[in-house]
Amino acid sequence: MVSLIGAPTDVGAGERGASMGPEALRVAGITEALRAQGVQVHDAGNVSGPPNPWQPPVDGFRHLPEVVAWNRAVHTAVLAELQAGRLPVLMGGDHCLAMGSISAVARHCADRGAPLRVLWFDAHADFNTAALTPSGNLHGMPVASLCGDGPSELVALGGFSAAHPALRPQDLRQIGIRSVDAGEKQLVHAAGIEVFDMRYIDEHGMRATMDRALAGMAPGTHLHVSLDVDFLDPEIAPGVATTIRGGPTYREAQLCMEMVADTGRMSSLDIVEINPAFDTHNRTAELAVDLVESLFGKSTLMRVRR
Ligand code: DIR
Ligand code: MN
Ligand code: MN
Ligand code: MN
Repeated sequence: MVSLIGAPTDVGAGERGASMGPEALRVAGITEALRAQGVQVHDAGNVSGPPNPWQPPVDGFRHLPEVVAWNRAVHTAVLAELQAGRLPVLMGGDHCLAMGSISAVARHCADRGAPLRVLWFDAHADFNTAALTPSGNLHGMPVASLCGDGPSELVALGGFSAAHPALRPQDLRQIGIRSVDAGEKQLVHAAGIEVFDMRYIDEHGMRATMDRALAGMAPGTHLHVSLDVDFLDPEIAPGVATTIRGGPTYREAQLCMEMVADTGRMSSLDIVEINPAFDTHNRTAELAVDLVESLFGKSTLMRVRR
C-alpha cells in the first residue's frame, strides 16, 4: 500500500512556487497512475506548516524556524506510514523536506536493524552548510544535515545527532550531479560520498551507472529514492526554479526508474522541487508521474524481450 503525503511549501527554496507541487502531481494523475500499476493507494492529504515569510538569511540560514516546523510535520507523517507498513511517497515541496522524510526512514531502519540505501537524483549535491552556502536556502543543505553537519534541530530529527547521524555517506549514492558550489565540492569529497555526476553518466552510460549505484545492497535493505526533478534535463522538465542544462534525457531517466523497480526494494520515495510557476501545461508533474509509473514496475510486462 502506497500513502501519498503532500507537503505544500517552498520555505527552503530560493523562488516561490514549489508549494504547488503536491496539487500538480494530483492533477497529473499520480493516484490513477499508481492504481493502473496494480498498487493500492491512499492519499493521506497534506501536512501543514507555517507560511513562507520571505525573509533574508539569519546566521547563514533562510527561514530556519519554518523549515524546522515543516520537517517535523513531514517526519511524523512519514514515520507513521512506515510504522503502519505502508510505502510513503512524499510530494514536495522543496528538497529541504528530505530532512524530515529521510530522518524518518533512518529511524525506522535503525529500530529494525535494517540496512539503508539512499539514491539522491539531483542536479545539485545539496551538501551546503551555513558557512558555505551562497544563498542560505535550506534546500541546498539536506544531505549535509542528514549526515550530521547542519542546524541542531534538523540534525536531531528522529533522535539522531552529529555523532550518530541519520545518514552515513556510505549509504548514499548521488546521481545526475552537475552543479556543486566550490566549498561544497570539498565537503562532498571529504565525506567520501559516491557521486555519479553527469560526466560519469556520459562516459559509462546510465545502465552501468545504475548498476553501480544499486550494487552491494544486503538482504533486507530499505531503498529510499529522493527525486529532485531538477535532476532531469530542463528541455523535458521546465517546471523547476533551479534548472541546470545537461541533465538526463527522458529515456535515461526512465531507465533509472525501471532499474530501481527491478530491485524490488524501493520502500519510500520523495518527489520534490516541481514548481508549476515555472511550467507550462503541468509538463513536469506529468513527467514525474511517468517516472513514478516506472518506479512501480510499468516496464516489467516487457521483460520477455530483454
Ligand atoms: C545552491 C542551489 N547549491 C544552493 N541548490 C539547489 O543554494 O545551495 N538545490 N538548487 O536543489
Ligand atoms: Mn535537491
Ligand atoms: Mn537540485
Ligand atoms: Mn501521462
